[in-house]
Amino acid sequence: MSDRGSTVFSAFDELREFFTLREGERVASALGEAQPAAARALRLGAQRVRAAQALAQSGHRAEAERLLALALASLSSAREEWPALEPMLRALPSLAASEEPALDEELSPERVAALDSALEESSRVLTRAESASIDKRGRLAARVRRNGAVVFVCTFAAVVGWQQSRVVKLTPRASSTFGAQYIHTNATDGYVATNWLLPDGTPGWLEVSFDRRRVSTLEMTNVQNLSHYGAADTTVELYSGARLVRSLDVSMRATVNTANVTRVAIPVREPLDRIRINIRTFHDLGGGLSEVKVR
Ligand SMILES: [Ca+2]
Repeated sequence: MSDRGSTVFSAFDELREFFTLREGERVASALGEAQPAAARALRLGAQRVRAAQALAQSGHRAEAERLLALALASLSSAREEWPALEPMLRALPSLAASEEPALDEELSPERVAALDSALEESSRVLTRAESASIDKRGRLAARVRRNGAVVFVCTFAAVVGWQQSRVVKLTPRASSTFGAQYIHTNATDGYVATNWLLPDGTPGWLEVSFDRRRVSTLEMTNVQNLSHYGAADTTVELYSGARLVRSLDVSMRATVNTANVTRVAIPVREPLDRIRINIRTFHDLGGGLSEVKVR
């Protein structure tokens, strides 16, 4: 239990350091004039660890082990020379590599597992120590870059979430349908690949009911992937209870097997609870819709 707690804290700690670079700043400050030399030692260690990872991944595990042992030895020397690095490097693993050259096939499974584990841990520690190996200006740039990316992602997610939350839950009805495969509920199922179709050559309507509210937009996606079908001239009727509040004539483009959305701004401020889309004319054989959304 305590191990799990420690791991969670460690992951949180790393995440915090990634964005704030606070520990790196403190270590760099403690290093003082030695910071450039210590930074070089850190970068050199990171370079060797990455090279050792590349060797291991391509099957050259014996050479990877030798290089990782060299990297860890030089980092150990750096810790002794600059004690300020200790907080960042104390989690570096140890690796008991043999002095004698070895063939890849001579490495035991236990030794390979120890190598993989040491590579992973070394990489993790050095990633965290990276913030101490860059100068003040570089840290500021990294902070702006990393936090800016998060702000962008969060803003994007918030906008998408807000858009989704504005979609009103609809209950559909229709004057008629072509058949079970093209039933009216296909127009509100959230998939543009499914269509509601009227019988061939027949005008008709689709109506969506919802909890009484003010709405701003009606989105109608025309029939998809059926080139001989699609709504053309429509009359959109806005209702509050039994009362027709406003009707709007809306023409829809022919479908060409691509998403074909017609957005209608709702020009009334009062709450509505029902919208009926009358399909008066259609493209080629018959009318229909693939999706209706109300926001
Ligand atoms: Ca659909």
